[in-house]
Amino acid sequence: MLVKMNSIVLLNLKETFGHYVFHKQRSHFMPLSLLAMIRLIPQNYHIKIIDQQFHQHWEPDLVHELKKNPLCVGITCPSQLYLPQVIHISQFIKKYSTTKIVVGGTATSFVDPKYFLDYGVDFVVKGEGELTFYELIKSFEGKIPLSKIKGICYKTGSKIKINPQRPFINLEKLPLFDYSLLDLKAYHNAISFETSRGCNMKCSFCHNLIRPGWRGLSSDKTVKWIEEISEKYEASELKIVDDNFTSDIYRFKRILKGVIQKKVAIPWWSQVGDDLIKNCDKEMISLLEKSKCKRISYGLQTGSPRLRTNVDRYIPLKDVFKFNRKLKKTNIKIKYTPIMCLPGETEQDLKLTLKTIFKLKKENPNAEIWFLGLFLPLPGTKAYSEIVQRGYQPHSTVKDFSRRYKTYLPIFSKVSNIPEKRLKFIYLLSHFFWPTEEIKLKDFPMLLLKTYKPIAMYRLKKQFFDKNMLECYFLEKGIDLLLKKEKSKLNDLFTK
Ligand code: B12
Ligand code: SF4
Repeated sequence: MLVKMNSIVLLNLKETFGHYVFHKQRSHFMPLSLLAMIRLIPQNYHIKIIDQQFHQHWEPDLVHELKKNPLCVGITCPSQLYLPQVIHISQFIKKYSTTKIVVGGTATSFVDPKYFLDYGVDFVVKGEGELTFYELIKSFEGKIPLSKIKGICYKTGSKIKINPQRPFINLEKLPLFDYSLLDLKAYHNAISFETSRGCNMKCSFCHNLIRPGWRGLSSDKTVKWIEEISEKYEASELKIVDDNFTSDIYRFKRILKGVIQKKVAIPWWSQVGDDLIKNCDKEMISLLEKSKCKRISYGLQTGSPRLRTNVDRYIPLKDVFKFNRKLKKTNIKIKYTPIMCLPGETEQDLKLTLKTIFKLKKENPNAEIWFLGLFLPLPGTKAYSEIVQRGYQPHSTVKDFSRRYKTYLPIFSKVSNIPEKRLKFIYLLSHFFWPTEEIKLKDFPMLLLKTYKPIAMYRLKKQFFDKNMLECYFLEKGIDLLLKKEKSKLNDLFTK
């Protein structure tokens, strides 16, 4: 057996939830979380990234890597919806190897570590991973005691040890991501990139509420890195994954001006915030266009003024409409991300959201909606306290956890006054907002789904959700069919 003590295996999981059926038609996101958290690991370590998105048969690849006796396997878990997959894969790894399993990602700040540590994971990393992972590796080599590493949870005997929180890292001091660890062609050379962390807004349900504060790279460094990416990696597109690229609007403008002046603009996409809406004058539109902005994504959240105030979004909808009309005159697509099942949402609120969506689309053909996102209850946020007051009970076993997430139960229960069956139907229908012209009709269920689109749109526009029993059943089955392979493995876990 080949023994290479300094190798590390990293896993990126495939998205297997709801709208994934349409997502898989697009170019996949590269696992930037993994590229980010290994940035401080010295070059002499051999790092292998397995991205499940492209590995239909990831099991043999993983077993092959495990035979090389790596120092550890790192898995990224971006939301709690991935928990069953993390458990499934950890148990798979344990069958073949005694290597340590480390899990990090946004979800670890919200999921009780016992859900990971009781099911095969050895270390849970909370918060930013760069320094923590570096120190963990040193600890696996016997150079640092575990008790000294901030931001980790692990078991000593049957007890779970939670070390103190790690303070925020200085982003400016980190090196650029090493994209050469990935086969860029697999991602169509669409490079994911990060210029900041956090957000200057405070939506009541957001993950940023538990560690508030926005931090960004300086505009000079951002431009320098974009220049490097453009030269080194032949990027076709830059996916800027910041929670809110425009939190500091002056920095944002400096970055756009910088890439234009240096002639290094790459078609880009990012999530933007209210500051862009408030500052979208002629100069800004020109900067967006000249810097090759392709698409921006904006957290609409809800179209109900009452509910917007309730979730702490105070910019008036009329300003959003005005901004939307300004973009009509450009080639920039704007993707709105509405959410359903926010705490206290009534049928009237949801109808207002649908009305807003159709109005935005009517006033600007460049406006896109992909689907209605579902409110995710995140412990520690204001919205979470609100649903607990309404009678929501957190899950207590992994089976309960998986079952609820699989059937959307935590989201549909106790949050709104709309009957669950109707909510589910509206949620399924909303998947048809997805711009289906981009869908390649490779398989039969996809063709059926596309054929159903006009009916879905009619129902959503007219807000006609009655007499839906059969449709709801077939929609769910259609989506399940497309997800069959991924889900069949996970179903074992749900029934255990
Ligand atoms: C790209 C993206 C996606 C992509 C791909 C996910 C992926 N694998 O990256 C897609 C489109 C699939 C996606 C889907 C969803 N997403 Co998303 N997504 C993002 C986004 C925009 C960027 C992720 C990223 O690359 N971040 C940059 C990296 C550097 O940050 P990071 O992931 O936090 O990584 C750091 C640490 O967490 C840690 N770390 C991460 N992984 C690991 C692993 C190890 C081993 C270690 C040691 C450390 C570590 O170290 C890193 C460096 O410090 C984030 C927003 C954001 N800015 O993070 C939302 C975000 C993660 N998504 C979110 C949500 C809600 C979703 C959806 C549920 C949306 C929906 N309603 O359907 C779905 C989930 C579907 C599912 N099956 O679970 C939320 C998560 C909130 C939460 N706690 O649950 C976020 C934070 C957006 C937000 N503001 O609300 N998403
Ligand atoms: S705009 Fe998005 S990232 Fe910012 S606080 Fe709201 S949900 Fe969070």
